Amino acid sequence: MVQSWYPGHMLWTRDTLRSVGRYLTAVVEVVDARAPRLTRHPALSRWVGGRPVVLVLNKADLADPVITEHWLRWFLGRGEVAAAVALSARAPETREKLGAQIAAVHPPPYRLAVVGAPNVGKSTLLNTMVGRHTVRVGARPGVTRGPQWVRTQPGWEWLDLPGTLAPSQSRDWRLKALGVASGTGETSVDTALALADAVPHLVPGWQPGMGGAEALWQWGRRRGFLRSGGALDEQRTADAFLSGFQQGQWGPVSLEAPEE
Ligand SMILES: Nc1nc2c(ncn2[C@@H]2O[C@H](COP(=O)(O)OP(=O)(O)OP(=O)(O)O)[C@@H](O)[C@H]2O)c(=O)[nH]1
Ligand SMILES: [Mg+2]
Repeated sequence: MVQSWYPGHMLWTRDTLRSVGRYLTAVVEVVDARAPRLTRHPALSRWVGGRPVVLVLNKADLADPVITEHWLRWFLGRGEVAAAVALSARAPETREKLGAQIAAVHPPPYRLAVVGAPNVGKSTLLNTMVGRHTVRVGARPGVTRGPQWVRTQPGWEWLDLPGTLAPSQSRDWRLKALGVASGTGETSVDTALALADAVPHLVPGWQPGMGGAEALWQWGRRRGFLRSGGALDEQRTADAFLSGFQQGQWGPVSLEAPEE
């Protein structure tokens, strides 16, 4: 398992970005629209030496659209980014939408690094932007292992990079629920319970008055996640709930709002 918050990994991404920073015309910073502040690396945009940042709130199809609109206004109002746009990396209109944002912040040629946390959809977005499947994508953090330049149409160059997290980020259960951080202390049962507690209505079969944990375990039983002897298999229940959440099966939801 790749530990993307491992300090060596982070320093390596920092050094890569610093060395190509001058060559870049802009940076496409990708965050998860369901938790855009939490999934944003605190130092990443500084490592690219003041290049204009186009912030992409990706996986907008999985987030609450009203909260996403608030986030866009919040980021733009702070003046840290040159542009901010909510997208779904695989949607057909994404290429034109993001292309227009990039063109508005810098004249051609476009030399762009796609940066952000693991599993937020950087490689998927890059494939959509270049119009074909060029870089590997996958539903887990740590799919992209090293920097990869992609040159397609004249005047457009893209740098795909591994996802990067700061050590402080790996501790938040929401990053584990989103599949951005993996592998540290907290178990998937802890993470699933935290998610069910925070947004109980997301658990299939939840009814008003029910707690998140109660709804989760009832759902697990209904799904037949049982051990031999008939006791509930909490691990399987938690894993199935989290996996469904990461794929948006329980409906759109945001885990963070700007005013928090
Ligand atoms: N629903 C939805 N899924 C998406 C979207 N963008 C990416 N995904 C899925 O999210 C998962 C991660 O996508 P990748 O493109 O591999 O993410 P990455 O940021 O390159 O990840 P690393 O290389 O591991 O850092 C894949 O299963 C994608 O299909 C989106 O906008 N909406
Ligand atoms: Mg990738």
